[in-house]
Amino acid sequence: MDLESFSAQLEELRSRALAAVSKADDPAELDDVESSFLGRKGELRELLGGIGQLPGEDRPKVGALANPIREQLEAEIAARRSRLTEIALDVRLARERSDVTLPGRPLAVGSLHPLIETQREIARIFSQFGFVVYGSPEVETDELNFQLLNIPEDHPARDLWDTIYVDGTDGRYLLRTHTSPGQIRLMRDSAPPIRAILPGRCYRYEAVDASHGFEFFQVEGLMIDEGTTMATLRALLDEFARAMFGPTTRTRFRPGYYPFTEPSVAFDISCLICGGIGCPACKRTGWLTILGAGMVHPVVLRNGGIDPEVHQGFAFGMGTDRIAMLRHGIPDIRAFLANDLRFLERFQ
Ligand code: 2NL
Repeated sequence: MDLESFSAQLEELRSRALAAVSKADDPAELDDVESSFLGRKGELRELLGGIGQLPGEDRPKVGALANPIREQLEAEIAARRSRLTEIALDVRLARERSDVTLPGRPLAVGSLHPLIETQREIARIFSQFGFVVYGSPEVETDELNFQLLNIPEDHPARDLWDTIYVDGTDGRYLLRTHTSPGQIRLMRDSAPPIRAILPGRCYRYEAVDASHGFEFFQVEGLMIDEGTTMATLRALLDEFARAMFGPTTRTRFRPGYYPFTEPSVAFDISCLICGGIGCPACKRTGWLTILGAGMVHPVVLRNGGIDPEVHQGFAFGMGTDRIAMLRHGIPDIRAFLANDLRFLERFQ
């Protein structure tokens, strides 16, 4: 072995290494190339290990031959490594390119359910007259739902409400048939003057049809003070009707019956469809009944802890479903809870 052939072998190694470096097209492959040529067990080390076979005076010259090759390879590897990083970034940028000038994707925005929207509108109107909103349970006792409202057990008045009872409670617990038990709770929890409305879900054992659900919504109202009369009630309901159905709405009281009010009335508005002339919507009467009301029965006041000799007041109750049907011209109460998006999206 002489210096010339040693040099030739170094040159051969250089050209193979350079070819391998430029062929490497991912960082792991480049690492392999680096360690196979320049590593501790790499080809360059191995070649230099044969230095002993050279004549003594040639040995110092080996470094001058090998070092520039090592330096060149190290530089080429570093350059290739940064190029590979650049390429990887370019690929990623191309793949993840987004066109910021594209129009945005529309967000699916929900809206209030028509029953809740109606409930809120009723609450908004009554809040203008100082009424607060009071909430109470949907599962009630027979006592609060009936007995304390002047509807004794086994009394024929019970027939007005077909009731859903809670299994295994021996008739003690039921699903409230109206929000009225909340009014007893409110009277017992507070003291006159009282002005509150009670919105919420109620349940009855109904034969379901276009105007009856077994599950429906009600808003009841209660006002108790000194000297609160039917005139106060009439004025309040007139204002409510005009705010809810328009300023030209006419109203009337008709005699009615509820066990918890005395006297009791039905409250009608002039027909929204025909304006009072008479049409199929109002059964040719010109009037639509929108709620029932009356002066709270003295027995019910006493059950609520209120002395009827000092305080009097009225209560009223309306079917939220019916009000919403009138406002929006919805012909079938079953539409509200059918969860049909084609129906619900009309109220966006
Ligand atoms: C209707 C009629 C009404 C009441 C509800 C009531 C509650 C208490 C005392 C007195 Cl605690 N009255 N509520 C009074 C009259 C009528 O509802 O047809 N609602 C859909």
